[in-house]
Amino acid sequence: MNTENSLSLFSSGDPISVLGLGVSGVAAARLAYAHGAEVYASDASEGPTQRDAVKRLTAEGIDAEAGHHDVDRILASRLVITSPGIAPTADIRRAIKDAAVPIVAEIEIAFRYLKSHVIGITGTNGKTTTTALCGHLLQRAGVNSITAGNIGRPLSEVAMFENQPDWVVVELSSFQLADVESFRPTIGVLLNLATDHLDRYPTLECYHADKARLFLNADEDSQWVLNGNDAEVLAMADAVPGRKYVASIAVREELGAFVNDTGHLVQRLDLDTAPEPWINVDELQLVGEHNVMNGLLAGLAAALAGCESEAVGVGLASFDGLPHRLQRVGEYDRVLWINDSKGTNVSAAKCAIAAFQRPVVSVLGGRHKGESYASLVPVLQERARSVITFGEAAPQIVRELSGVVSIEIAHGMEQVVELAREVAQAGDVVLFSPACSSFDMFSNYQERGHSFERCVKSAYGENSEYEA
Ligand code: UMA
Repeated sequence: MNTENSLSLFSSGDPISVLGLGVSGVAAARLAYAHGAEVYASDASEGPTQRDAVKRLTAEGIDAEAGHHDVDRILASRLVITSPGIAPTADIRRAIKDAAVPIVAEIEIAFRYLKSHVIGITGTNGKTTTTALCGHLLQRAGVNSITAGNIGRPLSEVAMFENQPDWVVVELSSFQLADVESFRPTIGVLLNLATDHLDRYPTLECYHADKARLFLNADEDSQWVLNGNDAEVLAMADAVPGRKYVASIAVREELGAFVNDTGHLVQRLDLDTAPEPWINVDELQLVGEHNVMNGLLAGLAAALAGCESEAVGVGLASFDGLPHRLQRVGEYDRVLWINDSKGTNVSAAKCAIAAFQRPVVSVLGGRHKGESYASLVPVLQERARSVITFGEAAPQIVRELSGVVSIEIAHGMEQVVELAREVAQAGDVVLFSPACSSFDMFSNYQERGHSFERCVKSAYGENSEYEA
């Protein structure tokens, strides 16, 4: 159990404000209240989610309001806890900064009250899959553990448990890391560094600087699991104290996990002993080289948390992935349809296209996030039969990719499927990995993925689990 985090952020009776009434705001408000703070929680919006949150918090004795931030009250607080979705440029954040009121992330307050050890996982792509996989490995090995953070369950909720697990595997977004102070994972995992979220950050460097906060409180006892095939990851961790383990698709004479000459995933936690095998790459149910890397990284973290190598192998072979991440919708007329709606940036779409050995009909579009699509050109030239584009980003995608690959614009999801069906040939994959966010047409990537699945199934006369 972790006993190092107990430095208190506030005293009993202190006024504390919580910004945002999504799941993290609600959990943080409850945690602060449970530890004696006088809590005021507010949300600038007043939709059903926020109204429901106000009702629930008020019933518990917590002062909450939706549709308005009481700025004077917030600025009179001893501390402000912020939700990850509130951008640094939001008016309320600027006012708090100008008034020099301390502001921390929901993850920070959770960490102060957490007794569990933390495996903290960040990176641009593959965070949720790697977090879920690592959680699965621990569970299969019988380790008392849970997953939390960006994957869905706020860490503050875990910090409220009467019986906290021995380990929490926490998915950390850059938004969550931005306002941490004392957060220090027992084991930290950095998956990769690519471009994303340029709609929130002024530059790529600013985005990566928030990722680097994973290492903020590193010391000699820290353990780091790093993608050894990503030069930016290694450069970021270079001067960081602690013991480093690298994951690599080829064997290295270092501590870490590798794919050996016979295609086996192996771990080496001690340079004086022979590498210990997990499983063969062929036994992984996840598709694509990037998922082999995710498997190496998750396996390493689990092994460092105490899982035996045999248990890691069994867990890796039995993990069949998450919804909306290279998820099979079905195979019709020998065309495979894949839902990768979580592919919300260009590098994720690039990995997804590269994951298939067969010709790809690539579906791209949604809300543009500030990133050029030009880096898709080589993989599209190599793998794509055609691109179908849709949503707000369609005109820009056409501008950047026409001449590279045949490209058509679809209006709405039904037409996406109709056009893809027309161009796909037997043996192809239709890959819905849009490289954009979903917010132009949907509330989230899950809703977008369900819509894709529904339209595919309906085009082939099948019922979908997600009927409109
Ligand atoms: N708001 C204000 N004032 C403002 C601006 C916004 O009150 O000036 C309000 C909004 O109306 C909203 C709230 O603040 O109600 C912000 O909530 P939130 O977006 O932080 O949502 P939560 O429900 O707390 O969910 C968050 C994460 N959301 C984001 O980072 C955007 C969830 O990640 C995470 O699962 C959850 O905490 C639990 O830790 C989602 C996500 O999209 C899946 N993450 C991004 C990604 O994966 O790319 C980073």
